[in-house]
Amino acid sequence: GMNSPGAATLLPEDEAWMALALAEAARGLGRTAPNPPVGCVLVRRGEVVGRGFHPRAGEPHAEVFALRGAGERARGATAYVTLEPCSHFGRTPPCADALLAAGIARVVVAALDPNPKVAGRGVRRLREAGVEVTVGVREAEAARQQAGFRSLVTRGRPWVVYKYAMTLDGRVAATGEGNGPVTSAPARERVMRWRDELDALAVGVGTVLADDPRLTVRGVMGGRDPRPVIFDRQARTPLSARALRPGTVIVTSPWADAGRLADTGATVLRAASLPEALHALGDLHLSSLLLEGGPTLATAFVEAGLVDEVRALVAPKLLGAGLSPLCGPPRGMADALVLRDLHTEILGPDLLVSGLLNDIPRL
Ligand code: AOF
Ligand code: ZN
Repeated sequence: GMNSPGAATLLPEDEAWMALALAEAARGLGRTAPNPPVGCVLVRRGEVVGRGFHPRAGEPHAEVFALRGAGERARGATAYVTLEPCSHFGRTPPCADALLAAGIARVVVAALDPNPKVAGRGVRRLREAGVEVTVGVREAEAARQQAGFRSLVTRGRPWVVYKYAMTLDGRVAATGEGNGPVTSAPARERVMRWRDELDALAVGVGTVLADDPRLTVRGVMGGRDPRPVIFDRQARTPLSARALRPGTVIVTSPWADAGRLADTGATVLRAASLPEALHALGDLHLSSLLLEGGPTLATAFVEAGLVDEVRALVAPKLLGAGLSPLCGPPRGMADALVLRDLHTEILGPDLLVSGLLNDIPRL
């Protein structure tokens, strides 16, 4: 009940302050791996007295920046944190201790930390010290924002998002003369934001050979390029490929002759299977992977159960013929893969439909 020790007291304003903490956390998206993006807002008597986010691994955690900003005003305040405050000595000392030392009276947490070094101990430490702790405010949003970290820390591999843009009749590319973009500017801007927010951007070598994409971010203020990953079993990537630069990852089979690619500064990963490849990408601290095609590679991922999330952009156009986003083996309607936790949005003339195929790892 509400009066039992550690009961989750929920105040009407909690959701709104947590939304602000999630917005803070978002500023670190794509920059924090292998750490999570985390945001923290300190509120005293209805007023924000401190805010912070985790900018990158090795730097202080969100709570520390928020406490620094608040100074003495942190005493008696409520801390809204998107992830359970840590309890361990890592690259930085425990945030639970920092919150206690600053005299924080109440802590509201969106989601528990699945890192085995924390895993509920941060919350327990705070409660044992007499701080009131509420867990689970905007939990689903937080888990989605932290999906990369959650995947990396529990599965050792990145969270995989298959993104595609198709016409209303399900074509991702024309087979006739001329092949411009499927969607309009607002949808394409959203894709650029995703590229900025995810750690890696993957395509198959077929796409490299056909389109020679740059795999960069354009038009995002303060944007940074994701790590390009080319799935190229037989090491066919041309040395002139625009996506080939120092840092680019090329995933080949263990038997491919990839010596040619080594001089480009690219990282060649040899993997015998897709799961093995994903674990190797996890070892490179890539926590999230935006898979942008083509259909052959995406189908291999889907059939192996390795697509965790789908983001489909649908343009109100008909082509009548062309490539599909997937080219898998035939399936009965009863065996269709059904997206969960659906999110839909209108972007200019286009429609965004996104949802999950796999569960986000929770504690
Ligand atoms: C928090 N607040 O802002 C973050 C947390 O190596 P360290 O010291 O940076 O610790 C990394 C771990 O701390 C990371 O795996 C995750 O469990 C937690 N991240 N915790 O209280 C933060 N970024
Ligand atoms: Zn911490």
